[in-house]
Amino acid sequence: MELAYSWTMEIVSCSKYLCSSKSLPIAFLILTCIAVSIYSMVLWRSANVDHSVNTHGNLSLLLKSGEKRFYNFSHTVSPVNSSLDDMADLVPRKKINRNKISLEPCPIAPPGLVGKLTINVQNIIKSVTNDDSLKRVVYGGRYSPEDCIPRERTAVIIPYRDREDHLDILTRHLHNILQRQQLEYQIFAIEMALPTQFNRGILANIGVLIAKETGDFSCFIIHDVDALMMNDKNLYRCGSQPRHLVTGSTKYRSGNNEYGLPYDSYMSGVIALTDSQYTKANGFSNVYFGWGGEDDDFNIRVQRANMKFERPEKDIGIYLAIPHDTDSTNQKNPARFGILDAAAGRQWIEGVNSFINNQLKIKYKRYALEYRKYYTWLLIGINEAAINKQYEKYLGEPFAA
Ligand code: BGN
Repeated sequence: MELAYSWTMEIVSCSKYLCSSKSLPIAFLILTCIAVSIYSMVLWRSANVDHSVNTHGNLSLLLKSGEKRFYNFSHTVSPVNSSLDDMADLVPRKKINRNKISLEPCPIAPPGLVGKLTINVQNIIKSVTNDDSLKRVVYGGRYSPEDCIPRERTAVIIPYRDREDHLDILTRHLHNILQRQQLEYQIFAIEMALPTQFNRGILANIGVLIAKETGDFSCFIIHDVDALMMNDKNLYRCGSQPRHLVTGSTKYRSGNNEYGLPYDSYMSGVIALTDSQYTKANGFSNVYFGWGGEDDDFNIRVQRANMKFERPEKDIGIYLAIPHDTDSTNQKNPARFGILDAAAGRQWIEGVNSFINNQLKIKYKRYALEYRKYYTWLLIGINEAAINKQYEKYLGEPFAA
């Protein structure tokens, strides 16, 4: 008690001294020093934290110590408009165990599927204004489900040229369906620059490699630009074997069968392979310029790598083929029969490995990469003469069918 009394007296006499006119400048100096110290402490603290709000509305704090803290705002509309209630989430009033807020894997059978689809191409074109699925697409044609962990991260690779109208229809159609299939996905449209003849195989290989650079995909779908899925139960997922997702197309109507295939070993249109399956087959051959043969060659590669294409059930893998005229820069390749005849001897010489560590490495030009609204677009330049020269020993003897 006595001690407290003497301290109080000390403080009072000290204050009296500081307030006397003689020592006023000293008091002012001391107060300034205190204010400056408090201000620099605040600055130091904020310099040790780097904060940012990303497009998903997640606030992350990167402490200078290297520690990173995330605050999930995913339930708010936008961090800019967030209300005080949203901000309250940052204040640890109640202790929240964030690890418990985890998502479940998406169901094996997605619940929103409808089965057989009636496709009206005109409706797909008009859908731009009223289709919610398109609003959910992120630039570059990407999407990931918000309410469950997707079972597949699918890269859809569409080799094409001069078919913007078909690409537009196909990509809108796919966004609608692939979201119902609860996939995480990205669509890549790989266009071949003129004047080279179209080469579907080389574009597929480059597309797979670029997709692998872009994201962590578990499944690669090589997709014709004119093939519209007609049953949304045809899941764009991979399997333990490479998958041919087409059981019938309106392109190959036969008799009273509305959906047909041109021949039994036809494995084209839409195929799904994992990275390891694609690599095991060494991807597509790069030497088919113009129309025909690269798909039959790929089927040979798959078989020679001890794999076998599987198809979905007959009424599931049905496609509507958008009709079109023959492309002037994709004429039937007259050399394809000889090249196909030499397929086996070429399998390990050239393929997807031609872009990695190969003595006969293929060079290509990436003229453009654009994150368009519904797909990632790449324009690729290929030197046909150089490739034919590189592989001339492996192109087989020219002969007609
Ligand atoms: C085949 C083509 C395929 C094409 C289908 C369907 C060849 C190789 C020489 C036998 N194969 O004849 O590439 O997808 O027709 O149209 O031309």
